[in-house]
Amino acid sequence: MEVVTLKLLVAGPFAAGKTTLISAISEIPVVATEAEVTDETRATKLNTTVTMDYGKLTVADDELRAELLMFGTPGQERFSFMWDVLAEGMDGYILVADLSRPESFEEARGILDHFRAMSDVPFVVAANRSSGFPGPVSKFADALGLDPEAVIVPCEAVDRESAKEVVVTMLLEVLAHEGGGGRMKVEELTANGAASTVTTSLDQAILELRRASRDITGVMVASSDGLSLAHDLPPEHNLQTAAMAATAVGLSRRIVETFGHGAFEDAVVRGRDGYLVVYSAGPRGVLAVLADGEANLGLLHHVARRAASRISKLLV
Ligand SMILES: Nc1nc2c(ncn2[C@@H]2O[C@H](COP(=O)(O)OP(=O)(O)OP(=O)(O)O)[C@@H](O)[C@H]2O)c(=O)[nH]1
Ligand SMILES: [Mg+2]
Repeated sequence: MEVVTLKLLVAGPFAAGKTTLISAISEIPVVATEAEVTDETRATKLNTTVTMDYGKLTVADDELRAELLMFGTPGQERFSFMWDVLAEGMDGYILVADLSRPESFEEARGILDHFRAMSDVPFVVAANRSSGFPGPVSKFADALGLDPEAVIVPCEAVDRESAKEVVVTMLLEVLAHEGGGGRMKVEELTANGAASTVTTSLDQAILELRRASRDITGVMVASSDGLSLAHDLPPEHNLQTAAMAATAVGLSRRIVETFGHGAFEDAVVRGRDGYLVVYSAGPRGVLAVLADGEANLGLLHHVARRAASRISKLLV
């Protein structure tokens, strides 16, 4: 059986139903970053996504098992810098629009134009709340400037089966796309395709890093588009860490660029009882290190940066 892992972006205007769609179908607890709305858009809803949503759905038949990793964007324009961070390496994108709010169509069109200009991967339009829409879908398609061959899937994002139909349609579009069919991420990241050798070397690098500091409680190496490549995390953490680490590095890169702070080095997330520190491992990789709250951060940086440098050479 062929196994593919696909990264799908779920984009669209504020309150279109992106978080709702991912939450309806994810088989893992959704990584949601909802915050209370404090401006006039509060009349529409009380919470909004400020960084990302992340969920996963596996679909399978006799020949293919597809793991669909769904990255949801924040809809509000002030978070638009996150769109490109989350879109890195996407295989396709779903543009969610709410048919019951025609006033959001222009915004939806702008978002669609943004991604069409950025990438030629396939997309599907999820026409949410379609059951309550009075007009023909062609009116909606015109408002979004869609070509006649664009794929529109009427849906109700709150309904699991309906939401699933959207992502399965997206999967079929990706598989039909030239060069589609998904990819084995580790193989794609290695120049010579020697995936098993690279996996062994990544595991070795993780092992050596663990040996170098007793403060380290877990390590993950991910691709910069948020897919796990190797880790020694407990099962309850390995599902979301790659997506969170890649997003943290992507966002941190934006921040250092914005303020002219030079090349990105690391981002330290400290809680009272522990650290998660993310490092860049070259342009294609990310190293995430979990450590005890009492850890010596200077030593941690020293050993982790050495490991990140070694890992970056493996991910050519
Ligand atoms: N009845 C109904 N309500 C829906 C449906 N889809 C979404 N909603 C509601 O519409 C609102 C959409 O909210 P979200 O899913 O948070 O929207 P979002 O696109 O993630 O919004 P931002 O992240 O803030 O940009 C919520 O109040 C949902 O409950 C649907 O199919 N039917
Ligand atoms: Mg949301």
